[in-house]
Amino acid sequence: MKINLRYINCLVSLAVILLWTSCQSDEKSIESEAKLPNIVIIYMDDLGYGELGAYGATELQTPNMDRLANEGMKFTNAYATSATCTPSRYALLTGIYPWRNENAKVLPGTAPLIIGVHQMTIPKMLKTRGYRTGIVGKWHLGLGDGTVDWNQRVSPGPNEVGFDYAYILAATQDRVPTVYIENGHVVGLEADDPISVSYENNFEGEPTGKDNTDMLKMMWHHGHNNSIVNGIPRIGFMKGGEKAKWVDEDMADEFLEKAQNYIRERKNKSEPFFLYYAMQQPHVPRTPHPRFVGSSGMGPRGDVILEADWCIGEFMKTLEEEGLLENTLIIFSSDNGPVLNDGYYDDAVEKLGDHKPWGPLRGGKYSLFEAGTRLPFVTYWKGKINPGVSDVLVSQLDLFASLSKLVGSDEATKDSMDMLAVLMGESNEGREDLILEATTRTALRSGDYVMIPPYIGPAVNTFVNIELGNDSEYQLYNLKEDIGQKKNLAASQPELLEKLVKKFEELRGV
Ligand code: NG6
Ligand code: CA
Repeated sequence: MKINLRYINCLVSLAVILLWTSCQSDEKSIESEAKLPNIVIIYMDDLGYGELGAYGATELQTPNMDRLANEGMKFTNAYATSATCTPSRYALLTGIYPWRNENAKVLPGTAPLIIGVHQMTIPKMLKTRGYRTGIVGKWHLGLGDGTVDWNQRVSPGPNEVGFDYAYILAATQDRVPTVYIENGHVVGLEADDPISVSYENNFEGEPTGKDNTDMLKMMWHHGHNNSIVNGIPRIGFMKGGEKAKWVDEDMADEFLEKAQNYIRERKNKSEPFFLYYAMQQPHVPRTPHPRFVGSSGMGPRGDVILEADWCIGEFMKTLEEEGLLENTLIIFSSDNGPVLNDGYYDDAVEKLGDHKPWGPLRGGKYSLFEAGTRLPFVTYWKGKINPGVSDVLVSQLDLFASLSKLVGSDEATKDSMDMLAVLMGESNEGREDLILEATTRTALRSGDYVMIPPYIGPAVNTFVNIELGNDSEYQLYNLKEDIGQKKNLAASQPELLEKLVKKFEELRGV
């Protein structure tokens, strides 16, 4: 009996000790989870290298973007993977070069999802470490698996590739369907007014921009002459969903509010969050809220940049009010370089004045020259990242591996490189090489040089008035000495050229 009692006593003590240690380790893991920082990616659409005061703009005032750049690390040699949207966004989220996926090109609003539902993504990786994940803004990575019925839940989409919460526009502001989609459901859709969308044929009786210019409040210049929504002619045809259609001028406020709510209304405040705030400015059609009309003196393009800057300021205030600034890493960048006339007459060219959206760089959106892919890129983390400027070569492709490292995940991808120390301003060891892409053509950035292989095609896209980088000869530029790519060194440096061509072919696997 005695022995039994002692034995039971012993067991009880052991259980108490075990319980105590397990509580301790639970507490520890909760504590270390709680220390994981929130992560916000603010991603602009078509914002160029030279648009921010912090990157040399003198004609536009962007105090909130400048604050991020001046109080964080400002990168001067940072790239999107592509000179258009879909491929850059694909690479940003998956850490895979877009030219490995033949579907990663500018998509119509009806295109199927191009990220595999089993593919690893930044939000999926972060979820393995206990993050809540959200996207607010532009998606443009396809929806559904072939045919989409916009009147049912639209899937697969962002929710199926890692986002707990999604409030998106499907493709671009100039493409139908012109509705917001929240977690797969078209917002405000009424059962007796279903939506139909086609990129091939118009719906009977529906006016088009091509034939009804008198109905337009914004005139198309090239393309953009299909269905008319809110007086703006779009790409693609759409019928129905009247109550669900967005008001273009309210879009900035709408996305801002959703982004703010995502942060304010977190149920579990100790859970770290990831927010991909994918803003729509200054992509066409440029539709500033009336508060911003005329604010830049540059017409709608300048006005929407100021509107976006204001949104970022408001968003930062929300982080501050929620006491999150010291525990949130903010990454700011853009998906591709700038364009003035991208298909509408909106005074972007006429009212530009001395502003240089591309800064000192050559080319723009769609271009293999620098302005296509070299973009403003800033990392900001109050109290953790010291203000500074970095000339290190980095790519948005590297966010996957760098964030994986930051949160202690083992996930890695074939193309993404861990640049966490660089992003934190603690290292100058950047990339040696990077493949650049513009509408399926690729080039090699290596060290200070860029090598562009010969491509058949027009030198200039005359619609948008941008030099594309096509030439019948190899091009080789020393970007350190010649940032504007004026002097082709291919003929004078044949050995270097040969070396870079070889490296390019190795990396591209051609
Ligand atoms: C182009 C559109 C352009 C823009 C672009 C996508 C025409 C003539 N031009 O096809 O206006 O929508 O696609 O831009 O239709 S991106 O930033 O999403 O890549
Ligand atoms: Ca874009």
